[in-house]
Amino acid sequence: MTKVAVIGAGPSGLAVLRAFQSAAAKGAEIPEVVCFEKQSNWGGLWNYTWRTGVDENGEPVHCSMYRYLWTNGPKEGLEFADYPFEEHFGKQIASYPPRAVMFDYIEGRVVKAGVRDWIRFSTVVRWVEYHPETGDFSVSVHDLVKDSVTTDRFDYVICASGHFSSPNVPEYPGFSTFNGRIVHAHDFRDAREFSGKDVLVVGSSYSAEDIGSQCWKYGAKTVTSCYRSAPMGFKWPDNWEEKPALERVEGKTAFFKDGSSKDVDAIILCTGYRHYFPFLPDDLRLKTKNRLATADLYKGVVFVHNPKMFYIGMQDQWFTFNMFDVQAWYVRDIILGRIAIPADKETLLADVADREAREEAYDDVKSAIKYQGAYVKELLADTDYPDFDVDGMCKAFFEWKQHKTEDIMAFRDNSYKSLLTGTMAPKHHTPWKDALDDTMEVYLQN
Ligand code: FAD
Ligand code: NA7
Repeated sequence: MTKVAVIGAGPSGLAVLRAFQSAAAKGAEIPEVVCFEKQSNWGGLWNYTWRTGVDENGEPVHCSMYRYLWTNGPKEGLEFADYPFEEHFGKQIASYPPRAVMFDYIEGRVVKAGVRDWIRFSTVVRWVEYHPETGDFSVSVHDLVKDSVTTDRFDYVICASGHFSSPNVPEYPGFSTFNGRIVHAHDFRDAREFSGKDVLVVGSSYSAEDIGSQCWKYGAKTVTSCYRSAPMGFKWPDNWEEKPALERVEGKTAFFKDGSSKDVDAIILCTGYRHYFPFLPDDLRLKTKNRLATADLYKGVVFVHNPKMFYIGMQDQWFTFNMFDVQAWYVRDIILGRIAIPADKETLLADVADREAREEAYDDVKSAIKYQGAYVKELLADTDYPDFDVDGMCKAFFEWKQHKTEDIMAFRDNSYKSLLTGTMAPKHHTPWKDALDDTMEVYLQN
């Protein structure tokens, strides 16, 4: 029997399981699918832990999410086309759910699909090798509960291990003698730690914006953010100042490129993540920047150097869950023999080059969103994943961008219409900035 290994049970890996299960439910014969997940539960980054550093097994903690995280884009842009929010919660809910609500939603679909026993939890993939003579892979895994390492053969490997977990940590002069706390976004957990403090946030992308906003919401005295390339440029509250690049620190004082300085208690490095696959040899390992057109992936999923190796969710992300889904359905259909991939490597490489060139041809956000929307539509057209209004989602993202420009501390108070069910989300009962208790029970009180 054909065997498929899936690495990771976050939203991308779970999309693969759901894709195969839905084919089986329609009567298809499917291969044996085994998913390896190093954590003791599914959900990937959405499986929150207070832990930082290493976990209970001595493995690097995967979670980069934090206690009071709410989605940073409207949920109407990420809805699973086969499992609307209304189906899960029995009613429509507000548009920017906190992490715990999202976890519940992610879990709901796969509980319904009944795929939990396809997953080997607390089992970390240690090494994968391809054997050209037999045309299959050996996958070595460490069962952390039994403390035993085993190796098994698979015909296909699907890597869905995420790429926002291994932090990119720059060092600036003076860090080793800074009289305060230095932490990367990956290890940031509870904003209350910084209440009453002067906080410096390094970076100008999503983590910088949201972690700075968290600190502000939970009572930081001041927030200073600094950018290397371009400012975020929002209308910040009075106690938030945006400065150019950090140059060095001395004692508690941070010095910036424009000659200005600021005394700070903590430095939070929101400097992004690296694609990191310590379990893959050179000939199988994806080496790419965090971009929309990933290197070396035909159709964004097939590894051009070995087309039996697939990657899901490796792109930088406007679209998330439903994009992982169309990718998973697409890969499933290749494995099921429903979609053929070109036999010559030249054609695979040309596909990648074309995607890169099209991405490089623009430098504005609207085009980036449309580009990824077009990619989602491209894969969607070739599978039986339920059709959904991708252009409508792009429009929702444009509106979301506009709301952020209008008021960065209030954009989460807006509501959107579901593009699956047509129902308008209710306005949340409490403005985001005042909603300090964001447990699921309180959030769902609409
Ligand atoms: P992950 O969620 O990272 O899951 C990968 C899984 O692989 C993990 O469970 C991990 O334990 C497992 N794994 C890794 N290595 C191994 C191994 N060697 N062996 C076995 N298992 C392994 N997206 C949104 O749509 N909305 C948001 O609001 C949002 N906010 C975000 C906030 C933060 C701080 C971050 C970092 C990301 C956010 N994202 C958001 C994007 C996020 O990438 C996706 O939502 C989603 O979690 C990606 O799913 P994934 O399955 O590809 O990766
Ligand atoms: P991103 O989006 O990859 O952004 C990384 C940021 O870090 C970006 O502003 C970079 O600036 C900055 N950066 C990187 N290296 C440095 C150094 N050495 N010095 C200063 N600044 C640096 O990562 P995020 O964590 O914000 O977002 C990742 C995901 O998490 C995303 O999907 C969100 O939804 C949540 P640059 O522009 O390159 O100059």
